[in-house]
Amino acid sequence: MHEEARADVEAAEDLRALQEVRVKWLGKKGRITQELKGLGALPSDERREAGQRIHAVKEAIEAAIEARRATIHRAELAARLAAERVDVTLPGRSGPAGGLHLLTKVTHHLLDVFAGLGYEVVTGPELETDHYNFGALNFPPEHPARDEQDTFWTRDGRLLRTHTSPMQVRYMETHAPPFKVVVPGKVFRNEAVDATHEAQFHQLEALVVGERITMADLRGAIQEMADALFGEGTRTRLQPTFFPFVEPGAEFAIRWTHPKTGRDEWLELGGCGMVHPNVFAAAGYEGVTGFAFGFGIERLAMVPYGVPDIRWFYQSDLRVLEQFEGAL
Ligand code: FA5
Repeated sequence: MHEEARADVEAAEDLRALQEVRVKWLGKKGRITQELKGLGALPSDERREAGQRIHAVKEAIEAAIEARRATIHRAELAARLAAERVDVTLPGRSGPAGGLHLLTKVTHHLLDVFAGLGYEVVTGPELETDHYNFGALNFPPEHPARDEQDTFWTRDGRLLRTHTSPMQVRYMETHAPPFKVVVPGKVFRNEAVDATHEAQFHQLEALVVGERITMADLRGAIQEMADALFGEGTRTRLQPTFFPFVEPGAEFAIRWTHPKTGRDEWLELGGCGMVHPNVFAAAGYEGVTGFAFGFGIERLAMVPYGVPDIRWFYQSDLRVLEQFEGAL
């Protein structure tokens, strides 16, 4: 191949320069084209050989240009890729992570504790009948105990349940003893809302039925719960009180140490007692005994976690909620 042509091709840095080289050598007025045109002037015996030589040079130049074009193209592509490079290993910008609400965490923790004690977890409807919420639980129609649990009624005579106790009779109607169940859930009352009373809150109910279940078993169950929640040897206390659906009935409290003041205090949790014979009768049970207890989950969460106002649980204020991200 023509040495000068080779040097021209090699010197071309981009596709434009390469095109100029093509025009210079192979274009209409190019050097090779001129040489081909000049063939006619040669004596016929030289023409053939010279023609073959010029064509060979032409093909060599074309091949060199093609090779150079591919090289330039690859280099340009590599430069473009380098310029447009995206580092996919850079960490992305993340939004704030969500988390479980303190009440959800406390509920999960409680259910873990009771599952560990052999209780089955069951749930019931929030929209209840008067029968399950009151009647079957031995609240006579005009009894003043109903006033303590005033609630919201639908036009067809149903109500938003005031406690988780309606599940007692519902469960007994469809299951045979012996059994141990816990019922977590939302309950509603027509309350004058203040720092310790909400119109909607949560309870956890426990019901244990079998042969010869006694008050000592109830005492033991509350003690086991207290040990699991607040540590082995936590003190518990029962004080007599009245609920229509238990006899005898009591309020129960757990002794715990306030993390800020370091002082021991009684934490009043809820109600408990031996299941009333009229409740067993409403469920069609005979010859068994049992105990039940129920308490407010907000109440349990408020004091140990230092939430001074029950309304804070429901305001969705991140400044409050974020404080409990590490809890439990
Ligand atoms: C009852 O609801 C009974 N069903 C408990 C029970 C179950 C007794 C089984 C015997 C056997 P009481 O109305 O006291 O009882 O409510 C229980 C707990 O719910 C209270 O101790 C308190 O922790 C919580 N509680 C009651 N009213 C509210 C309210 N307005 N806001 C927040 N928590 C409340």
